[in-house]
Amino acid sequence: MQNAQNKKVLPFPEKKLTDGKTVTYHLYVKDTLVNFTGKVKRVIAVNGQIPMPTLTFTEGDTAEIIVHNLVDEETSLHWHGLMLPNKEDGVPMLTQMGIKPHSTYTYKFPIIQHGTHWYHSHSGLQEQIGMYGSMILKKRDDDPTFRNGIDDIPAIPLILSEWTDLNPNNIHRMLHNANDWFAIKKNSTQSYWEAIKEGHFGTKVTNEWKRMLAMDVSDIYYDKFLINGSFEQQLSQFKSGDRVRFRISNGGASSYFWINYAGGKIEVVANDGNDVEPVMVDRLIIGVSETYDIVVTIPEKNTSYELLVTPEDRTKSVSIYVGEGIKQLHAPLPKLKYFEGMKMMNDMMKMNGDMKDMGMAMSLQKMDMNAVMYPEITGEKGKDPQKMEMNKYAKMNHSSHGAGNTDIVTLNYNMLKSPYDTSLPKKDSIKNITLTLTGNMNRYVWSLDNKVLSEVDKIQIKKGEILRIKLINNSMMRHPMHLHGFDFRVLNENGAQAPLKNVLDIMPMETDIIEFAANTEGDWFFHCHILYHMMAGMNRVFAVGDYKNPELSDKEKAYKMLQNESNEWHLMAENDFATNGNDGQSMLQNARWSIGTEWRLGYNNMHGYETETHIGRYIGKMQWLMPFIGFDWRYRDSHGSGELEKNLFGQKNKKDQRATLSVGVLYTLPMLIDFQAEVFTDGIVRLQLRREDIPLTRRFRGAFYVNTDKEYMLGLKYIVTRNASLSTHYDSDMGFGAGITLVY
Ligand SMILES: [Cu+2]
Repeated sequence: MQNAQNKKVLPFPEKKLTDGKTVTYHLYVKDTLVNFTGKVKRVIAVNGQIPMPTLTFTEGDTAEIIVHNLVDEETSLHWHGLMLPNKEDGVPMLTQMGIKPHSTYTYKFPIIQHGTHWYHSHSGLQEQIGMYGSMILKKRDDDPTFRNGIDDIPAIPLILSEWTDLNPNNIHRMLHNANDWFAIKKNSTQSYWEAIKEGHFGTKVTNEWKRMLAMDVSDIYYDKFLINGSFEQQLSQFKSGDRVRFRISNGGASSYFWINYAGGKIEVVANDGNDVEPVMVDRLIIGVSETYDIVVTIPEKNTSYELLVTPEDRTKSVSIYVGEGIKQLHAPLPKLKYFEGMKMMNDMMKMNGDMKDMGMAMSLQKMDMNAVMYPEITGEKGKDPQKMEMNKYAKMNHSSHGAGNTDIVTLNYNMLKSPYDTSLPKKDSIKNITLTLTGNMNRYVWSLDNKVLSEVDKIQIKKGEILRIKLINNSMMRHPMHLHGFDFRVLNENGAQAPLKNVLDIMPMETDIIEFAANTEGDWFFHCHILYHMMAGMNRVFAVGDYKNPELSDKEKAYKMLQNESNEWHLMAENDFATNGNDGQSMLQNARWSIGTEWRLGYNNMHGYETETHIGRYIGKMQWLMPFIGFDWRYRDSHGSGELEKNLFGQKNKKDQRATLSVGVLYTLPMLIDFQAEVFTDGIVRLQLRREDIPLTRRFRGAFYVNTDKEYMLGLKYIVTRNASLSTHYDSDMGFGAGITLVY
């Protein structure tokens, strides 16, 4: 990490921010109905619109934003990327209490920076249903950092987002229950049949041997993607030769977006509200909650050029046409090669669920999973830094799988360079922290150092201390980590000119280092900005100094509430209404605990009735092990014959009438088979192997169990809708049955 250049790097010029004015906005937060897909759905709109109105200020102004909460739930607004007093930061239970229903709340703070930012609700899942908007902080005309040709050309704010007809609470619940409906909708199930067809049977087996579920680049299926709340827009006010600046914010709850332009190169001029030295690229990806300022030109007359915005999973896209006349399209991004990605993931993951630690060899977005999964990119060798890294990686692993070469220049964090010296003052006291990004897909638990927020205290920082954080992504997904209240330096090859950011997208296996001076007192949130990861507990609080927040009468109690919010209980239930009986289960789970009941209810006393209840706690990062205590109850009238049944160990099993307690463990074996060992208070021991939801085809799932009570079951189901499947099974107790399985 040394400065590659010898030329003198300029310090940030002094700013004069006197005689600014107070700029006031009134925001009316109100329940509204929309129809994006043919179905009428509830959203929360502000001043009658989605996204929320663009707020514009000039550096040196004082912002006064009056929020009128007209909905029946609490709300809040967070000013993303802004440096402000802690009590104005808008995080309920951390910097203020939620704004009560039908009340008014005023945020007031000085604007001491410029750049493209955005704002959103920080309450529950409100951000997913409309509460996001652009926030543009303009430079003063006399700003010494003013750039001609960049800061004086027309600038259009674009806020990118996604739309789902599902209630986000339902999405959250489905993610925690490993419901694969989204994969079916996206055609990314990665089933055995699809693996065989693509010659990747071995890849699939290895993947399941390593206990991985099919992995996608994103978790959720969305019905629509939006730019400024619409599907398509034409900017016909621009003519050939014009340069247009787009101030792009990713206001999506969980989607990364690719930006491509049909009219040539894209000039990147700022990131997360901070100027960078202009860099020409062919494409860039915008992480969740990042902002980028780009400049494009219109090459020809009577032509409008597509600015193509494609979510990382490439299920759909949304466009803006720049200019007037015949539409010049950009080629749509081809579909992902999921099994190539799976093969890559197999190589990256160790048998214990850890990602291979590559140290600093993998950092700054140089190793992009997408690059492996792109079928379209082939060309001159070694032009794209990402691809070069990929090749390096492939060599290290003595394998190569389609990491082709390319001429296409993709932006990465090494290409971001501040125009000024961003180095921090030399200090004796630098606090070094390492945080490992952890989590598992199977239970959708996301954490730092394998702890969710409810398991940790705030991280205490002295005011003025320099905090240097090493982030290691040991999870299978990329995470856009966002820091409130500060810009941090991302240490890259630009030395003193390391870029300033407030979101760091970090890919699996990467290690990155960020640093900042903790000069503002208060409790500052640091979290993954994928909304559902944040709600699952992937966050921390940096407590800088000993801040007395006038908005919080009891900080400890408020923090407890925040901790509880990121460790919610989720309910799932399913029942198979079959010809030979009812089979079902329901589970209530949080990050660590599970309370589950299963039942098998025959239609007569001969078939009998049986329930098993387990209360257990998941152990370890991958949560493959769950010790539990249980309660079993069964009743069957088999005219006495059941009393004679023996299990594999020769133990007599009172099968007809039994009510016992038990202790046991559940352990996920390779191939995702659940091994369960249980000892009952009547001395009976039972071992069982079970797997449900074996992905045979896109919609067919297989299931089986077998145990030492000589019971077994084979099942097959066909998933019809999000909530319903057709199912059939053969069960040693109840025989053959067919029916409908309903899932909640
Ligand atoms: Cu995340």
